[in-house]
Amino acid sequence: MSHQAPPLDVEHLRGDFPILEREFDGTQLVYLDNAATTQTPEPVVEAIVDYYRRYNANVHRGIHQLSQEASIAYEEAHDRVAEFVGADGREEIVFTKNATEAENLVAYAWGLNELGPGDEVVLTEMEHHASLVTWQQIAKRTGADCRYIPVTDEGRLDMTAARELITDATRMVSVVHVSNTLGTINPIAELAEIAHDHDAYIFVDAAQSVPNRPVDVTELDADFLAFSGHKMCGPTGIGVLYGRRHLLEEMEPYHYGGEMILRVTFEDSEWNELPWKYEAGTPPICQGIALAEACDYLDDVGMENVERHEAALAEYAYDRLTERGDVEVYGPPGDDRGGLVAFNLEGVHAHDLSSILNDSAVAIRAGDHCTQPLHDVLGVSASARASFYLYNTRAEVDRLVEAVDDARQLFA
Ligand code: 7TS
Repeated sequence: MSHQAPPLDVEHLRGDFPILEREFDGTQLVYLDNAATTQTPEPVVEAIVDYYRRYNANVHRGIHQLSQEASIAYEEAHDRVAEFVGADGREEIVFTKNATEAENLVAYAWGLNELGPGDEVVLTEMEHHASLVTWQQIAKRTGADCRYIPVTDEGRLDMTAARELITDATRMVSVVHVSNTLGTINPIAELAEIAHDHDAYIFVDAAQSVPNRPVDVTELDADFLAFSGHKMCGPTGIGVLYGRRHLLEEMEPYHYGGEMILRVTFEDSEWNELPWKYEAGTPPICQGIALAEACDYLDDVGMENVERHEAALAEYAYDRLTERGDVEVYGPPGDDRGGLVAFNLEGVHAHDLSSILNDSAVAIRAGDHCTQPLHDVLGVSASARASFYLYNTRAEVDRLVEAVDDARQLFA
């Protein structure tokens, strides 16, 4: 008997996303820019509206009823997100503005205080600018060095090089879980083991994995992990930093101000308990509550189902695009990647391609996808990228391929 769950009922799910019904000049939208931002299902929209209609108030500041309701919902949202990624309670979950801010939080709060000359931060050639630029600049300010694990021709991490690069000088290994350009799924638990063998910490950029597959911080053995709400059916304006409790307890705050203190005198201040110590000022209240609703939505669909659905679409897209002969798809083979394909059509700039696809109501992203150094390694300045989510269909991949064929005709 097979334990394989039935395929997603995509047609049913699409009903939760009215935006997908939009038409441009009579042609229905095909939204394939999900690695940038996913669409928002009705239950999440309703959670937002419900918050503003019924209990909008600042948190932790008033003993009036609305403030209490908002505070409880906001705090419980941390519990819900902790559960979603297997963290050990709300103390390990800090709400930030986005994944980028979560990266900066650790780089400033930990890196700026801990790094110095002789220390090394090991990254990969496929890092998003969110981690690459952040660690690069903190390294400059502290006198530490950044080293980069190379990417093989097949678009995977060179693990032999990784073992050589991660040494006792390494203090932090910062790795993207799933590459937003190559689709590569990196061996995080293996890298965590190497890092920990050298008493280094591992920071996992999970912006392209938490939304798309089951992620458990304990299984990965991550010390820190970051992701964004707007890539997982949630709103913009909220990201998450997971950190091991003892590390978050030991670290200095990132931002100072209200909310993050227990007691203040003219001379000194005492920090609030976790996670509020890292949430200075009025936090993203509505966004946090809506993100918890997005976790509910995704768990109802089932993260294993999301993962399998996306993988099937990515493989189909990979096969259909590569069979063209003049389309180069970057990254590992079609049956071993996250739900996205970045590619170039010979002789057509990615921006032109994207613009022609837009004429067919097919929304993709073109550019460097915030991975300029990786594009240098690939030897191209830009690529086109189609990225899938739980509501996309094979028919939409067909629309993508047809639009690419149209572009070829136009430029022939
Ligand atoms: N890390 C990865 C791997 C990402 O793909 C992104 C966003 C980020 C970090 C930053 O997330 P943010 O929410 O803080 O902006 N990536 C993309 C993308 O591929 N296209 O648009 C945004």
